[in-house]
Amino acid sequence: MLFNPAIETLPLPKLRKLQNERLRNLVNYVYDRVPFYRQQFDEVGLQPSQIKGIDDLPLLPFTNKQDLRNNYPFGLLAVPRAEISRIHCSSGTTGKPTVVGYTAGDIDIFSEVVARSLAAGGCKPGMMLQNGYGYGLFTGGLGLHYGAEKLGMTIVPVSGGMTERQLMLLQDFKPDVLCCTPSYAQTLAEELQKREIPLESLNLRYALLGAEPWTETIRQHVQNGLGLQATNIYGLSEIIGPGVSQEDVEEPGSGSYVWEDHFYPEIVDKDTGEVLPEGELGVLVLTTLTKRGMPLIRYRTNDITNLFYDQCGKRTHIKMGPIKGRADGMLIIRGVNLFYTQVEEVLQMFEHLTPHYQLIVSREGTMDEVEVHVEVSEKLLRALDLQHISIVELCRFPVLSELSATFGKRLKENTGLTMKVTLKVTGEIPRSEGGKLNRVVDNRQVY
Ligand code: ADP
Ligand code: K
Repeated sequence: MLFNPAIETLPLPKLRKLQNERLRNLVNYVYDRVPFYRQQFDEVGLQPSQIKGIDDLPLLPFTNKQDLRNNYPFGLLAVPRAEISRIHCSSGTTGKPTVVGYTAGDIDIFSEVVARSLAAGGCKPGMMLQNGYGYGLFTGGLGLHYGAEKLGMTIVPVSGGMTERQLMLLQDFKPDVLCCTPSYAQTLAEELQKREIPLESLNLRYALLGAEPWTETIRQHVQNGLGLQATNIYGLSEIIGPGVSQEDVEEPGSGSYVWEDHFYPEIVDKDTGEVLPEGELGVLVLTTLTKRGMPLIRYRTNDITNLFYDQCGKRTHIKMGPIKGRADGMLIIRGVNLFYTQVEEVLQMFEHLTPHYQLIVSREGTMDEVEVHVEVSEKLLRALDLQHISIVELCRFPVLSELSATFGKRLKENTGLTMKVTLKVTGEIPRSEGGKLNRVVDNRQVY
């Protein structure tokens, strides 16, 4: 089903015309209202009038996550704070989150693109949606919620986690649709099997899964385990939240439609920033053509993918492939964004831990696990007269088990994630031998 057929099938020349108009408005709008953009344009000697349409996009400088951080919390707003009707943050970071502000009009756009996404994923008005995305600062919960309302669905706003309750509601309320992260959908599938709950006691037909990368193997697992058809929903808070692109349930595995009347996509070379031709893999860059609260121009998502037109598709909008990886070392753990530098920041607070560390990421069943390997300083080992001890014995010393527990607690406070801490003796963690050192060992093989 198409939620907005007029726009979703708008002939390409008309779509371009609309995008050109919107981009021209946008550059004037931000130049007048956001000092950051005025300065950025002035620095490269760019007049808003030079931008006639999307063909001129390469003239515009990129923006990135650091620009949001530098302008924390409200420096990039293009309207007075009082005109912002909602604030969200990017998941994970509790240190300095990435803040985004929406006007009432932006919330309408958000609902519109999520409604389109839900419809593309198989949803129809009147169907019941169990929303297992987290409610709160994270865009997932409320984003899906408002979109489902716009489409005319019945929403069960259960939020993330609480597996026992999710399973109960799936059986008692019999929702048609499930939204959550793909790894959580796997958990639900496994728990059903463990409890020998027959699929017939459920009524699930569709799932829209996103917020983290996933594969065809996971799709098969979820589809078989929950008895439904699963599609991919992609998005990021900076641009709007989930609903930047969405797979059509009748065109599985052939990419996701980007709602490009609102979010104009480009693929650029990770190093040179040069725009790459259709089909080639590179960094996805997005421009919000219509948002008014905090518009972003040529935002580097750091997600690696490609763009292509699907001739047999039922929409005219361009498609993007699945996310192949990240250009910036960001990890996504159970849907939560984690930069390994956050671990580094915590490490700096501990006198008796060396700056050497390693993150080992694995997937136990359906749950992502992070193990942090850190070294105890030689000074502390000497003070405790433990220089010659083996690692297995380290944790038997109260001072050390306390150190590891406190470190774990700080990590949790700073990243929102529970990680397993393993103490090592000085010198045990691999050092760079000239080349790039892999601080992160990701054994999940998701990308
Ligand atoms: P979200 O609310 O979607 O988690 P965040 O801003 O916290 O938004 O995280 C956005 C990032 O999550 C994206 O840049 C991308 O790396 C990842 N992501 C979101 N959806 C998907 C998806 N369907 N497939 C792969 N990665 C995704
Ligand atoms: K995410």
